[in-house]
Amino acid sequence: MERKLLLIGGGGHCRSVIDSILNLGIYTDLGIVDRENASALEIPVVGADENLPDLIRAGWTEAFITVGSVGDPRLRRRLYRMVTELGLHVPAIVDPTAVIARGTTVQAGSYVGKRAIVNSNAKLGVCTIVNTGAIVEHDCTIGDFAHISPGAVLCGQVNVGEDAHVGAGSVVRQQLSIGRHALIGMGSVVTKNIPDNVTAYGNPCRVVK
Ligand code: JB3
Repeated sequence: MERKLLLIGGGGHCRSVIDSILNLGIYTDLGIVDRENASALEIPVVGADENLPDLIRAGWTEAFITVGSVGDPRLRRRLYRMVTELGLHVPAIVDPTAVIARGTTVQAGSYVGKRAIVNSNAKLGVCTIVNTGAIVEHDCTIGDFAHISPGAVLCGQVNVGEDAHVGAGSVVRQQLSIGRHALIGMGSVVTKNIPDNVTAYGNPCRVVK
């Protein structure tokens, strides 16, 4: 069966996602949507955002947001709203090397990268990123548009608020909360709850602004 997927944004994050999608082998056609000539891994640019209505008329039915985010998910949010309002179906993409345990939920637009682990009963919201090698332990909840960066570890029952960013290699102790829009710098060791809208980093992780 023909399945055609548009990739919205053709930069570094897109290259990671393309590799996962090619390994999954479920799409017959891939096309990048970008204002730049950002073809990647031999996937062509088929148009810019303003060409989406024409692309839909030409038979493209699904889209995935492949712009990443490091602390500011506003572009991902805007692009996700744009494609859903146009009626495109947004799948979740889980790399075939990732481990997704029983009882988890992975909502539309989320990406789970290579060798990432999402353990029992964890919940990933809309358009989250669980990047390469990250571990989301049992009963964690990841809010919409939050990003768990490569190699970060969330111990059990951690709640991550929407739009939050947990930097690469950080570790978050079990049963803690990371607030909405919070930015946790890479390599942090989080031992206390982190409020909304703050930047925090270090070992132990402290709020810096
Ligand atoms: O840390 C890791 C492992 N990955 C990072 C990822 C999460 O975020 C990566 O290292 C980057 O820091 C970042 O990746 P991203 O978002 O792909 O950034 P960049 O490589 O700069 O590419 C962004 C692409 O999005 C560029 O090709 C832009 O032209 C395109 N773009 C920007 N605005 C847009 C728009 N594309 C569309 N369709 N619409 C836009 O409004």
